[in-house]
Amino acid sequence: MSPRTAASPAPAVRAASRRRTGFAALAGVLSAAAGVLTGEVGAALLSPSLSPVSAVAGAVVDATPPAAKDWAIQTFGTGDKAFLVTVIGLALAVLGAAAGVLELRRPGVGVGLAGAIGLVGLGAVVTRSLAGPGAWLCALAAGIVAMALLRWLVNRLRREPLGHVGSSPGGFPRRGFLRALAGTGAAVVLGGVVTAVLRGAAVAAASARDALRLPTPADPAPPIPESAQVGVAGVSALVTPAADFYRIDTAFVVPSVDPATWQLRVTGLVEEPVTLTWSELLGKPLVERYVTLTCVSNEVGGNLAGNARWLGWPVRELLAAARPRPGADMVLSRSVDGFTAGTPLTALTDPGRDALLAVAMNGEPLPPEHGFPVRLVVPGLYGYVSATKWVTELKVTTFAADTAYWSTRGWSEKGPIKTASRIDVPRRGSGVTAGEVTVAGVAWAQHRGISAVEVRVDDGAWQPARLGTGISRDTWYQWAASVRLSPGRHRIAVRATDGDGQVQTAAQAPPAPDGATGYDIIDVEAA
Ligand SMILES: Nc1nc2c(c(=O)[nH]1)N[C@H]1C(S)=C(S)[C@@H](COP(=O)(O)O)O[C@H]1N2
Ligand SMILES: [Mo]
Repeated sequence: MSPRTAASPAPAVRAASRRRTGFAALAGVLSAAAGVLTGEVGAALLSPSLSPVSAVAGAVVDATPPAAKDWAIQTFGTGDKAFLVTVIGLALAVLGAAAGVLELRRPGVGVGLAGAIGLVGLGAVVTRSLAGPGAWLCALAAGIVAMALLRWLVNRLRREPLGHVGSSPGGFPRRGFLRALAGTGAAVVLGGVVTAVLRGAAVAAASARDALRLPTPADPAPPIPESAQVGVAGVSALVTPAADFYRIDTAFVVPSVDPATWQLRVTGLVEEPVTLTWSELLGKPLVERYVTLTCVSNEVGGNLAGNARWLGWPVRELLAAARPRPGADMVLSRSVDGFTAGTPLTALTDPGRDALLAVAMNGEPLPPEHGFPVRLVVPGLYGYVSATKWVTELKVTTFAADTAYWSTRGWSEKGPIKTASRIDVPRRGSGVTAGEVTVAGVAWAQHRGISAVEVRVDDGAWQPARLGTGISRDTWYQWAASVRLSPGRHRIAVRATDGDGQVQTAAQAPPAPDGATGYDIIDVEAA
């Protein structure tokens, strides 16, 4: 006995309504998938070390109680990551379906749920240590794409009248909606394929990197003497951790280079063109050297400089095998991404200068951002004329015949590093206690070394700082000084003298075209 009343709709209408709910759920799942894939494709290009999904997985792992973690590892072994990603995928599918249905019933609420899920993803990204603007952007884009698609699809669906529609009795949605849904589905499949391919290349390079066992150096870097440290808190570490090392390149997408297919070709003005493979390179007697890299764009007092321990093969050995022809004076090194640097041939062949084809940084394979698998490191020259990352070709040529990437864009064709000194302590604009105040920092003049550092308060006399012994003349040196500050505002300046006895110039110059000069000066308030 179920008499039909006005309040209980006809079975056909109820079936249509159920079907519509199902379609809304499907629209929600597809929107969620499209959002996730947007984030993953973006991350494959912009942020290879951190994608939204990997950020959420990382956050879940961090928040998981140890007992549950142990259980997952015991149950799934090395498949624990795949398990976690599957769980996250299922959760997103369920939430997406819920958002679709909600959006159908109460417009705006489902989109709000999608936004909230997006915010969770963004939150996971910003709390990861690897997060950079690229990763944030991907998470943001993921959320926006999911919300926009959900709104669009469900709006279309809601506009469909229930009941007999078009040629499909029983309330099957109209072609317009179905087409939108199918289009979204196709985009999701395509996005999945693109993600798999891009992440695949990144994963191949990453797993090769993970599996890599670095050869022991034939000629290890000598230990850093205790006397190199000035022992002042806040001064730049003598060796910069890779995670803190400045990164400068033109690569919008961090190149993923699989070492198995990597080759370096020596071409141009040589008697014997040579091709070097990865396994050949690793088989060479490798040397280990500390070298401080500096970017020509570094402003006075700036932080585009870092010191690392590089493991590599001296480029001169490779060039010796290729035998440059007379008349050649430049090596144009080329990266997989098309970047080029023009380095004076003599800087690479000089037996007294360890220009390296580097494969490792601070005891680890090069991070992808710093040129994995192989980059150039040349002591004494700014990065733009020497430090080609992801290097694949050395063309022996002349400055007259070839022009490197930055030299066609307003920067000088030669780039020897200028003597520089920087105040790290006290921080710029900070307050200090009047009386004896410790001032400290770093100074560099790669390949010439530093022989003295002096500081000056206001218009007083230059006074010598205590200079760390340094690691070598190719690296930066720590220095520290003690100055007397009366209460009030003071300016503290620093200058260095290089190993050749040349005092750093006071003349102010901007970075372009060949490196900034002038003294680093800070203002402090003593109280
Ligand atoms: N392939 C490639 N290599 C490159 C660059 C680049 O844009 N592309 N930039 C150079 C510049 S300008 C500098 S200062 C150094 C920076 O190296 P880092 O990012 O490892 O600190 O890399 C050099 N090598
Ligand atoms: Mo640079």
